[in-house]
Amino acid sequence: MAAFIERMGLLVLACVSLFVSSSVAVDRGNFKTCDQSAFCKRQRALKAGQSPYRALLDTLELSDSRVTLQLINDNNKVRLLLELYRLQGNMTRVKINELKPLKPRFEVPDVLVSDPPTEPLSLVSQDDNGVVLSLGAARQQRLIVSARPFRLDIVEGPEVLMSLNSRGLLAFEHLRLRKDTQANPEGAEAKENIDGAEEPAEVKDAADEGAKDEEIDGMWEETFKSHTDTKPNGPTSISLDFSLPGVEHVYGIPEHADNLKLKTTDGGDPYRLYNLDVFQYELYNPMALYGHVPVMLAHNAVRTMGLFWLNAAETWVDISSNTAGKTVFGKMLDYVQGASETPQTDVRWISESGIIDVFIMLGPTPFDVFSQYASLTGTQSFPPLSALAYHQCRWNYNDQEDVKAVDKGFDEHDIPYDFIWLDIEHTDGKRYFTWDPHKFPSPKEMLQGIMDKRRKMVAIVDPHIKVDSGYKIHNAIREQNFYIKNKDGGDYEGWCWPGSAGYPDFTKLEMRDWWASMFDYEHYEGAMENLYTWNDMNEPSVFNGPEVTMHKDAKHGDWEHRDFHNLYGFYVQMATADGLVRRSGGVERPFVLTRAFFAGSQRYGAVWTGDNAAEWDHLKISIPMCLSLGLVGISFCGADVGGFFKTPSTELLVRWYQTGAYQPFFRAHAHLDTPRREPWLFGPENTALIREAVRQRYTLLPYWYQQFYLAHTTGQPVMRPLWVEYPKDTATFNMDDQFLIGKDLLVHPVTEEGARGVTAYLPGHGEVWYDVHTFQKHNGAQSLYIPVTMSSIPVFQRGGSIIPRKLRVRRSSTCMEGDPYTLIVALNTQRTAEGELYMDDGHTFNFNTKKEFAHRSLTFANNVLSSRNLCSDCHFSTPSWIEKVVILGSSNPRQVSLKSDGKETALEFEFDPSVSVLTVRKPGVNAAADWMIQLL
Ligand code: NBV
Repeated sequence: MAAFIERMGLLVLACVSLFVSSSVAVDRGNFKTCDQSAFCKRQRALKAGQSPYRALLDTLELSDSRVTLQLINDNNKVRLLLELYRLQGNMTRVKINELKPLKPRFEVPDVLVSDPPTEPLSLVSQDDNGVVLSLGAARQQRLIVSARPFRLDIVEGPEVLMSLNSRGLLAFEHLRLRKDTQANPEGAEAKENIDGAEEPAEVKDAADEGAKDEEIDGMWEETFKSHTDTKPNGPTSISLDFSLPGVEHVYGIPEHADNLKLKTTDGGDPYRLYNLDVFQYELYNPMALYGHVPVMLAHNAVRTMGLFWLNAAETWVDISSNTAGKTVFGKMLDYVQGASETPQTDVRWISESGIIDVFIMLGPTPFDVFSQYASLTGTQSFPPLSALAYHQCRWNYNDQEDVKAVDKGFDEHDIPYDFIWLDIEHTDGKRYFTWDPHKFPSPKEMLQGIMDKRRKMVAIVDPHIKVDSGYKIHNAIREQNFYIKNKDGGDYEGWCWPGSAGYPDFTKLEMRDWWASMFDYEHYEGAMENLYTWNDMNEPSVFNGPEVTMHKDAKHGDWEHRDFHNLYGFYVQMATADGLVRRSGGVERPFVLTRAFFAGSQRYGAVWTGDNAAEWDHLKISIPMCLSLGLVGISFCGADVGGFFKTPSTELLVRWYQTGAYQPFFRAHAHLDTPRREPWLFGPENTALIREAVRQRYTLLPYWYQQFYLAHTTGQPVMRPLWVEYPKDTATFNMDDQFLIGKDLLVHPVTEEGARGVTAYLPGHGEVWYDVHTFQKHNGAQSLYIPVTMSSIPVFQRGGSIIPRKLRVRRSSTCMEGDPYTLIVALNTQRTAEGELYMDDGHTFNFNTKKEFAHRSLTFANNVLSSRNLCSDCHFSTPSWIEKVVILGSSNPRQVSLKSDGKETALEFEFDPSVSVLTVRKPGVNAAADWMIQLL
């Protein structure tokens, strides 16, 4: 049997390989369209403007922080319970559930960091038409509940910010008994359509023929390809529409391989949010990918808002706009012609099960929305500094010798790297937590060799567990009854890399605890403290399952997989990260990469955009894909550098390194069947170009680290679209071929084949930007044509900023720990600048638990650059000192002096009048000390 399974595994691999050599294209037939997803089809068939829901105003109950009100569906008399909360920080929560469900409906656990703190709500007025509630006097915000049809408007002063159910698309499929069951012999409800209205004649006829109506609607059973989803609970879907007056730009709801600005979905499929292993995904479409975050941002020049739809079931989002297709050269046609219809975007969320639980984040600035969302789901975990450096991966490094040779190759070619990765072939027959005894006979020796170079390794641990009575992980899971169950109560088994596999039920706390304990050194044989983890295939991927994933009627205790689906990967990463923390006694920060994710996944590590391809368009799409993730809290994002499938041209590979060097998670990766691509295999010229790109990353690590500290403490994205920093500049609203890192670095990577130049937009009236390589100064608020060669990476530093760098690049980031800093001070037109410098040990939680860090504020004003402490109770000593200060846009001083420790010393300096750059040499002060440098 085992041999048979092995053979099948090889067969799968062979099929995969065949695919790889042919052209890259998703097999769309494997994945559902909305029309093929019964609940989506039913919901989408509803017409706007016919809401059967009415608010029963006499049921209104108001406590200090909560308003409840019943809604009735006038067609079927089913009542819903509406709960309204005002949350601290300018948010409103709207929950809608059945008033008396036959049994509890699923509410998503573990995603919110706590019960969101509320603020008082008060009643302003009430009459037969509705209720007006005050959301606090400060902003003059009100919540208007209209009774017939039910509708909610959130209003600030005279302005409607958002309306719910204004198109009447609230639809709630109440739990019901199947008509052919004893308990409901009349079968009255089976003839209803989604909102309880009479079925159209054709459907009724079908119903009369027997139980066929149920097949037509897919309410109690649904078949896709060869898979039948038995639906013991029948139809359970929910939907609600939101109107956004004045909004033309919406963003978010990753992960889709599409532009940053979301498109309207009229006439096509809605954006789908259902975690799936999509083999060879296509670009520029709304198909679901590996992970999803049900958060959307709405933006215009005066306000940014967010919607967080807390539901982990299969979800579809429709977007329509009254201005879609009416623009000419970016301008509204109506405006051009003088007619003025207020632009409006309408969105509609549809989920298969659960309840409506939506958080409305009212901004008003983009950064307010980031902190509002962070207060709900937490912030980006603070990674070890080395995880921000360069990662070398491929499926697979063959054996220990190979690992050694690659490691040596980096030294020989003077290219730094921090992590080398091992894919599934390192295991003993795809049994995770084990090592292939022939290829990796002495993992500790290998890890020690890497550690001696102050480098690290990542090994993959997937959540499909080989069904094999000789495999102790499987036995332990089975014994503890930790596997997900199939609909009949047995352990769910699916086909994946190891052959037949079980899937641990990560939704159970005890299971996650046990999983975490498997990372202890006594359990994970061969592991050492420089071994970190990669969770792949955690959508979960099931080769022989419907849409390559788990059957929705599989069971997690009393709940169906249907309810939990989009949360599975989130839990896998959570438990794995916990394991890495626990093995170090709670001291070390973990690093875990995941492919599947959900809202809140930012708390557990990094994500990547899965199996992309070595094509120019895939390089381009890496920008909007990571930008979208950053907007919804997941900053630590990257795409496989070089492209996973296919073989990049040398030009594409170099350009990808140059782009990846400026994206948060920087890892080269390649498919098993592609030729080797270590950076030195493309001739000395290209090796030099790649070396330079990687070295640029290393010089900027202090800035990256500081941005991640900021993301961790505030929820701000690290990689940002321009509109976030320039929210009034409409020219930035559609941009996704360039981006900011923090607020001070603008990157416009070269993503076109054979490019001779790029046109970058430098934002900000009255601002200036400096080319980081030539120090040339450019004015803001202009599009700038930049000629490029193969060595160009167009990057600009904002005038008014100070960026710390470490210019002595070594083997790995850890080797650069105590190295000195160079400060790049870029002056604005007022001749001022500011920045920060954050330092800690780079890998433990001591920055948090013991306040062992230094956080310096750097300012330049009145010809004085000074460093001052930003935190009152932190302490950290570092051997690092300031070795150079480069002032861009400077004048030529007569003298430069340093004041530190009560002493004043004259400093050497050099002025380059051609670019107005002043270089101050060897201030020599400790990086954590107070000091001032004065230009006289
Ligand atoms: O584990 C093998 C690969 C991995 O290299 C890749 O990064 C993942 O996204 N994995 C998918 C499974 C096979 C893909 C064809």
